[in-house]
Amino acid sequence: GHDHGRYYRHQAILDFMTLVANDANKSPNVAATLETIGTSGQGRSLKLIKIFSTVNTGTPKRKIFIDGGIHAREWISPASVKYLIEQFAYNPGNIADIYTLLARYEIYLIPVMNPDGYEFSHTNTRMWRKNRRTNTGSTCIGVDLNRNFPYQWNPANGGSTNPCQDTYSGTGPASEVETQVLVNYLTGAGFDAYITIHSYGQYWLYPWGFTTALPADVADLHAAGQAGVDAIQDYGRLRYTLGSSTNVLYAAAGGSDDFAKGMAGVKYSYTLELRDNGRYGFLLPESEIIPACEELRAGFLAFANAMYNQQ
Ligand code: 0X9
Ligand code: ZN
Repeated sequence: GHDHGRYYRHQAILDFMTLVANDANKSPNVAATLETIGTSGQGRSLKLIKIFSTVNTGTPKRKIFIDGGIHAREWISPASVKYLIEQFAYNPGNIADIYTLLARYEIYLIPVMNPDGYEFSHTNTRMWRKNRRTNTGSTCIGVDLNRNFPYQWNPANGGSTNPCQDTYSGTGPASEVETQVLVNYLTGAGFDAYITIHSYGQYWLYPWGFTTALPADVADLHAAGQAGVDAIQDYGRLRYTLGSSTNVLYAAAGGSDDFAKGMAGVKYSYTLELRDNGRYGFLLPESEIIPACEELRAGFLAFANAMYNQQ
């Protein structure tokens, strides 16, 4: 079987998604569909799974989008999105909140948004962050996808115009194919929530990342996020810091969270920075994968419940 306590290569993650979709469609109450929403610069599939209940509740389902692996070296991110896929599709622990979640929401998950960088971090440079595009006029490789989104794109604001930097923003807004794929998928799709999983630092962040100013509906985002961080603390005593990206972390324009809220019209947009607090940083040991995933599950389910009750 599949061991969630290990880190997997990209192809193995895609294979797991296929397996889950087949299993879900044999089970009575849940279904899943697979979709390749695009292709990375080096030709890898950007594969999405939609998990939804087949029980007719009489009301149209709302929609939540979750992605991982925008940054190559943050291996806990694809691992945790993969874990959520398993939990939602099989609900192995018979968790009541998962049935409730699926009665209300269709969940769209893509574990690896930057597969070229992810693979490179396995095969060559463990601390790789960006994608693997070649930059014209430079020998340095890659663009930071989380500086490349087209809402308030600005390399001078927490990014870089230098292709040799880890936070290189690219030649222009959405210059990267992986960015374009996400932009096209989210635009006009009517998602209620967008959650992008990163590491590390244990933060639950909401927009904006380009300014210290706050969105007009910040009280709603903060309250729903508070339910998430409280549930994480209740689950395993870990503390997450909740706040706007610029105010509790740093300013960085061109993030996917700001795009989701500012341009794609997604009200509840968050970046989650998972474990740890810096002891291992990006090199989170495999022994911490399942604890990190379980507390994410607890936090996410509490958040989704709080968000639903606000609407
Ligand atoms: O800097 C980032 O892209 C994120 N932190 S990470 O260590 N995973 O690289 C934080 C992004 C927060 N959101 C925005 N600045 N929009
Ligand atoms: Zn990141």
